Amino acid sequence: MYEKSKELFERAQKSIPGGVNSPVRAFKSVGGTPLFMQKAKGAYMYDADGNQYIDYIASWGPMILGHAHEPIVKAIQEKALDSTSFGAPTQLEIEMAELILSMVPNVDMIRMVSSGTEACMSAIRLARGYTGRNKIIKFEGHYHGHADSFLVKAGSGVATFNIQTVPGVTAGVANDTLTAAYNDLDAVKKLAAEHKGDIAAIIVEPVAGNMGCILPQPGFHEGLRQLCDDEGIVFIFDEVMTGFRLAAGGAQERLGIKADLVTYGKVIGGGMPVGAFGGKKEIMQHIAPLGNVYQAGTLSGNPIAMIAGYTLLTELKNNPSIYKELEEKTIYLRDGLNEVLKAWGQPYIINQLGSMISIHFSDHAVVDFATAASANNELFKKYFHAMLKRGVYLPPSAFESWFLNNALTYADLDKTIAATKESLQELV
Ligand code: HOZ
Repeated sequence: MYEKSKELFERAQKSIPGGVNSPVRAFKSVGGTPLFMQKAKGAYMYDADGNQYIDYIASWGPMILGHAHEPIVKAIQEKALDSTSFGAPTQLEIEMAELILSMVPNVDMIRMVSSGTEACMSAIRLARGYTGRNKIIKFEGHYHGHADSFLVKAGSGVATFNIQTVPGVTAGVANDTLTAAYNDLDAVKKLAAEHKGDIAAIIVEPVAGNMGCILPQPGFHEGLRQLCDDEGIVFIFDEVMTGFRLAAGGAQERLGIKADLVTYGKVIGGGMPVGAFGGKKEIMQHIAPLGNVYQAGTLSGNPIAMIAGYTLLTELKNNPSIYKELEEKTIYLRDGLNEVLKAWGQPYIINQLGSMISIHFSDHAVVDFATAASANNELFKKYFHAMLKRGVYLPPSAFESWFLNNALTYADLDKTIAATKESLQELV
C-alpha cells in the first residue's frame, strides 16, 4: 500500500537529515513510514502510491478553501510570466498590505516576511528594540517557529520528540525566555512582578494549535492584555494558525482582544512561503528603514507569494459565509466524533473552536501543556494509523491541531466519523 513512499523515504534519508525537511512530518512519534505526497485537490491528498486521503492538515492551515484552489493556481500562473522575483518593491505589495489592514482589527502597518518563524522572530526583536528590554514571556507548549528564543519549552515538533533542551540555543538566549503554563494568568503575573521592568513582550498563540487544539479559558487573554497595559509590555498574538482562519480578522476578531503586534504565516500566502508581522504604528515605525530595528529579506513581498495570498484573502473577505460554513462543518464533525467516542467508552477530550479541532485521549480537561502531555499518546498513535489505513490523513502527532478546509463535504465528514468508529475497535 505504501511501497513507493517506503522507497522514497529510504532514498531521502541518504541526502536529507531524517529524510524530511521538517521534523513532524517524519511520523517519528506515530511510527511507520511518512507518506510522500504527489498531488492534492480540494479536500483530498494523493500519495506517491496513488492512495487518496481526506486531508485534515490543510498544509498546517493555509488551504482554507482546499488544495489547488483554481483562482489561486491561475493567479500564480499568470503572475509567474512577469518574473518570479524582483528584489524591488511592487504595487501588489501595497495592495496586499491595504487588504490585510482592511480585514484585521488593530493593525496600522504590516511588514511582509517569508515564514511564520521569521514573523515571530522579527516581532520579538521589534518589541525588544521598542521597549529597550530583553526578556520575553512565552507559554509552555506554544510554538512560534524555530528561532532561538522560542525553542524553550516549545510545542509542535519539540514536544513531539520530547526535546528538553535544544543544543545550539545559547544559555543567554534561553535565560531571556521566561515561560508559564497556558491559561495560568497568576503565573504570568508572578513572572511579571519578579522581572518588573525587564519584560519586552508576552507572545501567545491565542488559540493554541501546537499541543493539539487548546482553547483560552475565559478571562485569560483579557488578563494578559491588562497586565501588558499596566507594565508597558508589548502584547503579541501569534496568529500564524488562527489568522484569517478563525475569522477574517483572526483571533483578535473572534476573541475580541486587541494585541499590540500580530504575526501571520502561511495562510496569507495561500500556501506559498509567506509570513508577516504588523500592529500599532507607534511600534511598527521603529522598523528599518523608518527606525533602527533592522529586518530585511530579498524574498519579502515576493510577487508569486503575494498574488497567491491576495487571491485567497480577497475571496475570504468577499465571502464571510465561508467562516460560518467551515464552523458548521467542524461542529458536525465534532458532534459525530463525540457520538462514536462516547459509545466506545474510553476517556477522551475534544477541543474545538472555529475550524480547529483535536482529540486527546484523556480523562481530564486539556487546558495546557501538562494536561496535553499526560494524555494517552500511545492510543493516539494507534488511532492515527487506523485512520490513515482508512484514507483519513490526520496530523501525525497529538501535539498538533487538525485544520478543516471548506472543500470538505458532509460525505467526507461522515466517512471520517465512520472511520473513527471502525478505528476505535482496533484500539486497546
Ligand atoms: N511545525 C508545523 C506544525 N505545527 C509542522 C510543519 C511541517 O512539517 O510542515
